[in-house]
Amino acid sequence: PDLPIGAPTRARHTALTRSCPASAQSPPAGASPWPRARSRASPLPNPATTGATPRATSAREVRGTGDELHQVAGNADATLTTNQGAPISDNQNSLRATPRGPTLLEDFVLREKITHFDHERIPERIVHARGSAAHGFFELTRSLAKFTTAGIFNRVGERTPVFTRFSTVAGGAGSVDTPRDVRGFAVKFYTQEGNFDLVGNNIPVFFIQDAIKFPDLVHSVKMEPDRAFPQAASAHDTFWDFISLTPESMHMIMWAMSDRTIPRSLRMIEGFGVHSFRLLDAKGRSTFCKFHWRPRLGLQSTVWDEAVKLQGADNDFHRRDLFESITAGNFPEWDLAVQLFTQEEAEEFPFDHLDPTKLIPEELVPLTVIGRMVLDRWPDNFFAETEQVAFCPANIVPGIDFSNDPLLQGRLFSYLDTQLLRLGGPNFHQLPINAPKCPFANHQRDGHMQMRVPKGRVAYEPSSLERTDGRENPAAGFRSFAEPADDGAKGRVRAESFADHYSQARLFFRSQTPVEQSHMAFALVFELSKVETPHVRAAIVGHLRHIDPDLAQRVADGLGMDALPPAPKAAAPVIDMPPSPALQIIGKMKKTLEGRCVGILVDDGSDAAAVAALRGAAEEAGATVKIVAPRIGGALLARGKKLPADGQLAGTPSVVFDAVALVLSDEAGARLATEAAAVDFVRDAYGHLKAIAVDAGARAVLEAAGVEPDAGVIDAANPAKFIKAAMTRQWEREPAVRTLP
Ligand code: HDD
Repeated sequence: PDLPIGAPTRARHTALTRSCPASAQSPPAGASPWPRARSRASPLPNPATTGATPRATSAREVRGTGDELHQVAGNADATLTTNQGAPISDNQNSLRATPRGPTLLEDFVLREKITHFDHERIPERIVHARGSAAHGFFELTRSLAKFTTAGIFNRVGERTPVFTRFSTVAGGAGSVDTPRDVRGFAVKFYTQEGNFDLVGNNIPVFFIQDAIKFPDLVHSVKMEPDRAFPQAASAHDTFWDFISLTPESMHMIMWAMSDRTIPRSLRMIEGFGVHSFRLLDAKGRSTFCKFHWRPRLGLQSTVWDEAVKLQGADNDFHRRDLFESITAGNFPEWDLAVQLFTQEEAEEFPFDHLDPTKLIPEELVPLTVIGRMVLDRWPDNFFAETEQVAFCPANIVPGIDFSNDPLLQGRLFSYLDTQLLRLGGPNFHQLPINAPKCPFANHQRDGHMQMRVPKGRVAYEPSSLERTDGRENPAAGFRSFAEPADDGAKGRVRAESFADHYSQARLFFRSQTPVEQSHMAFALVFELSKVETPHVRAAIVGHLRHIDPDLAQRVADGLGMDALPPAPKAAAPVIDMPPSPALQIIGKMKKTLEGRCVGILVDDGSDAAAVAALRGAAEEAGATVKIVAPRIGGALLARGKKLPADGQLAGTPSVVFDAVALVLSDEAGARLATEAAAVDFVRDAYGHLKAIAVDAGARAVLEAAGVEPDAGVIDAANPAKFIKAAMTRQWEREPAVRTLP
């Protein structure tokens, strides 16, 4: 009620605080309106806990010695306390001088809570800020004992715990999941001999050959510093300017412009350790090794228009997909394969394997599968695990060693350095997600956030006083490969063997199917069309001429250029290598619905039997099925019951599915034919080359969407045919829906 100014103070107080449960304990009639001492002396009940009998001791019981501090699983009975352990009586109201007076500085409960909140964010990663991760295990299926002493690659059948984080590179932590971008693929193996981090990407090569160029590369792709856009996108002037002046990036650019950078799911990407590593046997002999992760679900990507629309439909598309599949028990799985080769073999390659812009074609050095990784547990807490996990390529174990790849050598410094800033000090390895799961001991002491309480007077080694934390172990300790030093002179140089920037770019382009090649040309035209500076566009097309003249011409035409710009001088002759079909995506797609998702659009009056048949067939084929309806409450089916919906039509467009079916009554079909969300549902599924099943009622929506039925548009009465079509994309439809350069 409106209160006149100057109305009795007590009435005003009661009215203004009426909705606040704790204050609603209005003083009894006749008592002082300001029962200050009383309200503070006896804790006011929290509406959420009233009725529960707090076990005041339970919070205290879990405190005490070191490690239990990490055990903070929910304890509904515990009394709320401050971080110092003082029980809290009131978590709804701060301490005030009078009920309507100022808040007191004395309120340590308030100050501690707000201070902690103010410090909740830590600096996000400068690259790979946005990521999603999961726990799992690596199981060795084939021993590498002949090549390495590393325990994880020796004991067949052993399961090593892992924590794997996938990421985009350019965007901030709050950016979207589906930009065109490289995906990070970082695996921390908690081995019995220490943590081994394989910090890779979903692309086997990199943009630059030397780590000293990394800050420039990253500054060029990040949002432009004066205007702070574009976020999470390479389609802008500074990136392409840098690239145009960095010919060594051309091979990686071919990968970046392929559909590899717009994956359908993190469960369907490959991973690569990129660099050559060394495996060392007991005698210290070395074999070079490249690591590859192969998804059991096969590779799969989206098409560009779909990736763009996914950004609107679901910013968290990949994170949600990983979460949903793991929590549903559909654990994603990858094979770990290695390419092994000797120094002598490496010398015969027509490229330098120490150059991280080069891959070793599988046709040259075949892959051997040695194990599998299964991700079977979503983290309990995003911040504590996914955000605080700190990967570092220098985390390596006995039996594995680095190569002289100059990019790797620089990375060995960068990661520890960045973690010191990001995680606030030198003890981040003690965080549960980063700590080794094997014993660890040394004499490093003190520092910010020291969690351990070492005992004794000796914090050094050697010592004759008392034996404390560990001694070196020449027999089992880490050893570096005794590589003979090469007799060149010291200097800031690039090896001549790194000079060929175009041959493998050509190899990659020419190994693709025509569909994939046209997607690459399309991506180049799209990205360069966002570049405002004509000379940058021209410079890129100039480089493309060395890679493939036809590609250069198609991109030039797509950009509306009158003539082909000149090609820059190549530092080394461009050679033709035999195509490597293993580099395709389409060739590596699996004809399966496993791990995929089918959406069925229904409305009141949809035929229950038809819905059940489609659902049954899709689930039988391994897909997840989601029901979409105009209302989330569901639809009342004809000859059936009310079917609850998993998604409301407006918020569940077809981009989130791999294939769709529409089962509609004639009335619903006619109604939805005038509903933009339903028409877009069909039009997008068609444009994104997906299989579509429709019954008679749904044909009205099909017509409204202007969809020409083709081999991928199937009668809903034939679920088996629909499932077969849904196992792949309808590539032959593409020329009907978009003009590709
Ligand atoms: Fe890096 C993070 C992968 C080159 C410096 N990098 C980071 C992550 C991945 C990669 C997957 C995220 C790890 C996570 O999930 O926390 N980086 C690569 C690959 C590269 C590469 C495959 C080339 C083969 N990186 C590279 C270079 C440098 C860095 C050349 C610097 C000289 N990378 C970093 C970093 C990051 C990082 C700044 C940011 C956050 C972090 O390390 O923890 O140190």
